[in-house]
Amino acid sequence: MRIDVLTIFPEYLAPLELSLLGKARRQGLVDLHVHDLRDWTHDRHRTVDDSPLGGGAGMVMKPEPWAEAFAAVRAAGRAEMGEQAQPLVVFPNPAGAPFAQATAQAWSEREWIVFACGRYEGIDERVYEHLDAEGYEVALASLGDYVLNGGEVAVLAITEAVVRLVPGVVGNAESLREESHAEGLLEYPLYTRPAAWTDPAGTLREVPPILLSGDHAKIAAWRRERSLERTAERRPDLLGPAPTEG
Ligand code: J9T
Repeated sequence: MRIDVLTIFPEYLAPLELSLLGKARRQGLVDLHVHDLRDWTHDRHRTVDDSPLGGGAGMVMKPEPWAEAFAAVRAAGRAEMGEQAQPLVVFPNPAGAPFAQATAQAWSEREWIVFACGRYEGIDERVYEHLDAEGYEVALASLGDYVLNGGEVAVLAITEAVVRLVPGVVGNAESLREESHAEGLLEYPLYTRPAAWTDPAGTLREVPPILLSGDHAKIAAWRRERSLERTAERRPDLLGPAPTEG
């Protein structure tokens, strides 16, 4: 998988070099390219923003650097991957579709993702129109109902969620299938040794005895019940719409 990131704060993406993604890169499974949007400006101050037409607070990102950046990144990617290659362009945005585990799963099967990090109040609307007209596949993705100062932190989160699902990246495929959200349920409670533990307040805390029984079918059934119970308690929305009366 190739990942390009367009940002005015390339150093903000440094954590992508670490741990999981670092391993995926060393294994040749992920090819990451972080770009400074200002490389596609032509004035002395490398200007990427201007005041909103029609008035209002804050600044809006100018269209020209974005259009040049997308053209250059698409050409560079196609030069490596072939002229048929089509990136998915992702704009992290609180007005986007909620990013969820199913999104991460679908995107982990993509050949190429280009993340575009907006800053300031937003990006000139004509950038989206232009990308549409040029045949780019574009997605807006939201991490939740809150606002960030820019898309960079969202790209860190989305990239980690996606890359760990790329086949071969996490050694243990079983742990991916069993984990929270894999089946649309929250994870069951986990325990390790000691099976009987006296906490610092002097209370004896024992693990549920069934986990020591060696009966794998019973353990699986118990875990499923706990997952359902937890999901109903903490995230009832994941179980579907509440039943209505009558
Ligand atoms: C600038 O981007 C955001 O504020 C953002 C991006 C993705 N999800 C959010 N909830 C906010």
